[in-house]
Amino acid sequence: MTLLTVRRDGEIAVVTLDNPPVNAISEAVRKELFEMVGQLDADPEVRAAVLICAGRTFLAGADVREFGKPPVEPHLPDVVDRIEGAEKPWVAAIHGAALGGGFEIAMGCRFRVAVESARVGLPEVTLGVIPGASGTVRTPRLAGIETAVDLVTSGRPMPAGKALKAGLIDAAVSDLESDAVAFARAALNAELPLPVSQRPLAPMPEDFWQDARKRAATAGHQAPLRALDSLRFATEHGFAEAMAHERETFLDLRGSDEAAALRHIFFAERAAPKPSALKGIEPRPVRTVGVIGGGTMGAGIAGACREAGMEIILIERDDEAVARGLANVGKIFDGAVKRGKLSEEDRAGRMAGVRGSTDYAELADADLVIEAVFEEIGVKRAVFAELGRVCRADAVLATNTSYLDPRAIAEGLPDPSRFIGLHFFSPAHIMKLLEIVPTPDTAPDVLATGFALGRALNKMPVQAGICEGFIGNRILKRYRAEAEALVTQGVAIAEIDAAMRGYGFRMGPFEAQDLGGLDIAFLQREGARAEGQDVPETLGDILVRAGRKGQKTGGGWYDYAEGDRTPKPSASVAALLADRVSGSAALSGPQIADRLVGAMAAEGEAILREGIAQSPQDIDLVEVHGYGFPRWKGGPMFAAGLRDSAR
Ligand code: T1G
Repeated sequence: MTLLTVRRDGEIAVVTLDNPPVNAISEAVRKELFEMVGQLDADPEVRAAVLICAGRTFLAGADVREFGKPPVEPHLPDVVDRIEGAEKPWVAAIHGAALGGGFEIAMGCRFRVAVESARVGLPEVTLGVIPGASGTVRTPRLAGIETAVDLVTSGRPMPAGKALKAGLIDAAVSDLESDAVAFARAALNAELPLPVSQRPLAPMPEDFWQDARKRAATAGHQAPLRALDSLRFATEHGFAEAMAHERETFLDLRGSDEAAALRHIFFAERAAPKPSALKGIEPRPVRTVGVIGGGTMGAGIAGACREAGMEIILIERDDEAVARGLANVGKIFDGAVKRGKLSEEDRAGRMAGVRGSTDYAELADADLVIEAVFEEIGVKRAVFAELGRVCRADAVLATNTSYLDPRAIAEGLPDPSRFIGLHFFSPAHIMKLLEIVPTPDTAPDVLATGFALGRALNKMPVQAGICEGFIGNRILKRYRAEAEALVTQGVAIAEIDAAMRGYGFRMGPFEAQDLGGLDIAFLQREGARAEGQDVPETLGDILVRAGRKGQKTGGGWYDYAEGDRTPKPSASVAALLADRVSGSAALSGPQIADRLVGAMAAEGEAILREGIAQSPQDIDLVEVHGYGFPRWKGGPMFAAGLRDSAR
């Protein structure tokens, strides 16, 4: 099958690549492109070429699926050099996204034109590698070292308008193919610019690299720092030497655990929103969403749905609470205005689509209603009794419970097949994770509606079965229990937190609890004990009973000085827990991390055995998108798999 087709427009050859879904640069694409250069160079009637792609995007980079295999010729750097060295100039015509190897190929072309909506970028570091086909060598020659450092070490794509100003593209066009052909034709009548590889590049002062290193280090994993080294090398060595250095670094990282972990997450993130089990099941349309409860969670859910273009009806118990709820939603959009993400006008438009009321009858025509009220079964049941009375028979009814059994909440609801759990994470307009919790009665198209909502809100939807804490909070409970077990074996609280920060978490388990409050989990345990469940006393319980609920009480696992959030090891905590601590286990940071990640994976195994999660990938996505697990470790299941295979 030929992936490249050529159409002649006078002396211009229009080369179209069609390799769905995203024109990834596979071995076949490299081969055909390499040969095409020779073919067009040999054609006396052709004076220039335009490279354009069919489908929704320009070349989206090297085919990541080939990363696990040995590289095959022609290698991508050779294809880029081949295009750059062609006798006839090539113009890259960009739409969608020119990413990674796709942008490197574009830099091999003499010119780059793009439609306004296009983006260009070098996201390789997000896959744990660095550009491997001149991204760290040609980009600084094309647009300067500052732009190159930003593009390569952040991995963030740049919109066409900004790329034009930065010199990454030569023109923004409207009618891509015909404008690109016109651009190529015009270029033939002018002096051609130097090929990018021959453009000058000067060394930079030490402090430039120091600053850049500080910024790149915040990513927490090695690829951005290795990319920076390669960029610096390119400013201090010739082109060929720099290309060899870049390639060596790329191949080294390609085989790394971090790259394997980031690929694992890359493909898991693409599979999760469209579960194969729901293939062909049409979700119900959702245009109007009712949200019950205008507190932090309710307002966040309303904000997220409104941001996705849905009309919102926010229900609260009285007018004062309605006003507070609307104000909470308003604050979300105020934040976006402050961050320059939204204009005042857009903000007004957002709020125009959010209506507040105390009257459930307003929900008579809602497509979906999400309940986000106090976590108490009686309160929730009363809400659904009302919803069962006022909502359309085909409306989807959802609970945002994080700990109660959705089956118990749905009890007595007429037609429970339209009921589902949609567990958002706080703040709901920011956190990506969405646990979708069907009951045995939930209809397949209602489940499909949950996933469709997840995609519409740009969330990471993951299906979870019913158990205490579903997937995420269940593993969190195990993680904390294991951390407490280490404390009882004499490992210092601060050492455990330092170990998990060293592993890649932004916070360790104890400092995170102090921030969120120890009393949340304490009240849950007390609730279970009140129901007669045998819930052992935890170290956290001892602290809460002593009035230590975390930062909000000036002390939890750590002490905090007035107005200062810096955790300080606490003698009071040591005294309170003294009789629960025996021994003085001496564990290194990596050993502590291994122990805690191992416990998370063990709980994950149990979750899989019980069918609470559909796959280990789903568990890893829950941890990465909901609990701060470092992406470049791949999640507890991936990390444990790696560990076991290394043993
Ligand atoms: N390789 C292989 N498959 C890819 C792919 C890639 N680069 N990009 C996407 N896919 C698949 C994806 O798995 C999914 O498959 C389908 O395409 C649609 O993707 C030498 C080394 C381009 C912005 O990092 O950011 O070049 O699930 O759902 O939302 O220097 O895909 O349907 O079976 O994401 O429209 C650098 C990665 C590679 C870009 C489109 N490139 N891709 O987003 O679709 S490294 C990237 C994306 C490199 C060189 C180096 C996005 C997109 P399936 P999708 P989308």
